[in-house]
Amino acid sequence: MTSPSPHFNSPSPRRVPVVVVGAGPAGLTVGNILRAAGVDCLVLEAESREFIERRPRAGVIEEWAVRGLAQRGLGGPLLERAERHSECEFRFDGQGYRFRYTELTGLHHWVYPQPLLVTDLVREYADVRGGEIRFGVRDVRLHDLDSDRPAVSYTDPDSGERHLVRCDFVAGCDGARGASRAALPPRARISRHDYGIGWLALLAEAPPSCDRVLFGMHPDGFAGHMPRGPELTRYYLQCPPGDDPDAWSHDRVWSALQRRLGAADRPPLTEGRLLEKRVLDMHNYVVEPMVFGRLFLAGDAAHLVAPIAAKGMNLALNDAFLLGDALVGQLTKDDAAGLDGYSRECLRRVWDYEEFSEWLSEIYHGISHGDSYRAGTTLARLRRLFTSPTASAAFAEQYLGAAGAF
Ligand code: RFL
Repeated sequence: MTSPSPHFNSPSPRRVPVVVVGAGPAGLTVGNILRAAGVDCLVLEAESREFIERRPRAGVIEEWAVRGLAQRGLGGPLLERAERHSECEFRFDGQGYRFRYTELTGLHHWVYPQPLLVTDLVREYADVRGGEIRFGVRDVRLHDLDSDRPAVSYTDPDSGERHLVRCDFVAGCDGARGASRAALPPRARISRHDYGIGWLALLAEAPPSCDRVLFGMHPDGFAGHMPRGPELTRYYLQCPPGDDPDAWSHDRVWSALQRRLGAADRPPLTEGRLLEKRVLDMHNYVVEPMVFGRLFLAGDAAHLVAPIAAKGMNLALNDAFLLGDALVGQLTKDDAAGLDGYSRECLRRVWDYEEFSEWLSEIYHGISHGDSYRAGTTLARLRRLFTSPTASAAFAEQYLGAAGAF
C-alpha cells in the first residue's frame, strides 16, 4: 500500500519529473525515451548492474517491438546481432511439422537474449544519454500516489542513508515482486489464472540442435527448444508445479528432452552442460487499471504472462513505448492524451496475448493431461494448423503479435 511520505532531516527533498522503479526492459526503455526528449528522471534498481546484465530470461522479440526500439534509437546492436527466425516446428506423433510463419505474414521473430538487450539499454541510458541510475537500492517505498506530488524513498546501499525523491510521476517497472505491486490500493482489480503445471526452465551450454524453435507435444509432457545464440540453447520440460529442480539430474533432463522432442528423420539433440535449472509455476495475472493516481505500471509489474508464447518482454516493451511517449507528451507539451489513454491502450494487447497464451497452453499440454478426449481434441487443433490455410494464418498472426489493429 502507498504510504504518506516520511519526514526526513533534510528540509528540501530532491525533485525530478519522473522516478522509474526497476531497470528491466520496461524501465530502461521508459528512461531512454525520457532522456532522448530531455526529460530528467531517476531510475532505481534493486540489483547491481552486473547482475541485470547477466540475468537470463527472454529471447524472442516480435518485429513490431524491434521496429519500436529502432524508431527510438534503441535498436543498433540488436539489428546487427539478432538472429531472424522465419519458422518454428511442432513435433508430435513422432513426426516434425515445420510451420513457416514468415511466408504467411512477411514478419519474423527476432532472437536476442534479454541480458544483451538490457546491457544495450543500460549503456544507452546511462553512458550515452547521461541518465541517472542507482543500482542496489534497498527498501524502495512509494508515497502520496494520489496527490500531485508523489514521492519515492529508498535506502542507499553504500551510506545506508534513506533518501526521499519527489516527482510528478512514478513509473512502476519493477516486475512481479517489486515495490509498485506492494503499493497497489484495494481498488486494483487483479485477475489471475493458474495453469496448474510447472516448466523446468533450462539453459544449456550447447549449440541449438536446429535453427528454429521446436515445440514437442508428447504423452509424457511438453518440451521446448529455443535457440539463444551459437553456443546457448534454452530448453523447457513440463513438470509438476513446485517440482524440485535437483530431482532433474543431467541424465534425466537429456533423456526426457530426447524422448519428448524426438522425431523420425530428425537428428538427436546436441547435449551440453546445464547452466540454469529452475522450476516455473505457470500462472498469469493482469492488474486493472494500470494507473493509480500518479503511479503508472508497466511490464511484469502490471501483468504476468507465463513464458508459453514468449510474450512477456514484448508486452513490457509495448507498455514502455506508450508510457515513455505519453510522459514526454505531458511533460514537454502539456498534452495529457497519452497518459489518459495509457491503461486502456496497453490492456488491449495484454488481454489479446493472455488469451493466445491460454490457447497455446492447451496445444502444448492437452496431449499429456491423461484425458484421452482432451488429447484427441488437441491433436485435431494441431493438425488443423497444417491443413487449414485460415487456421494457419490466424495462428501465425497471433504468434507474431500481428493480429488485430493495436
Ligand atoms: P523485469 O525484467 O522483471 O525487470 C524489473 C526490474 O525491477 C527490479 N526490481 C526492483 N527495483 C527497485 N526496487 C524494487 N523493489 C525492485 N524489485 C524488483 C528487478 O531487479 C528488475 O531489474 O520486468 P520488465 O521490465 O517488466 O520485463 C518483463 C520481462 O523481463 C519478462 O516479461 C520476460 O522475461 C518474460 N519472458 C519472455 N518474454 C518474451 O517476450 N519472450 C520470451 O522469449 C520470454 N522468455 C520469459 C522467458 C521469462 C522467463 N522467466 C524467468 C519467468 C523465459 C523465462 C524463463
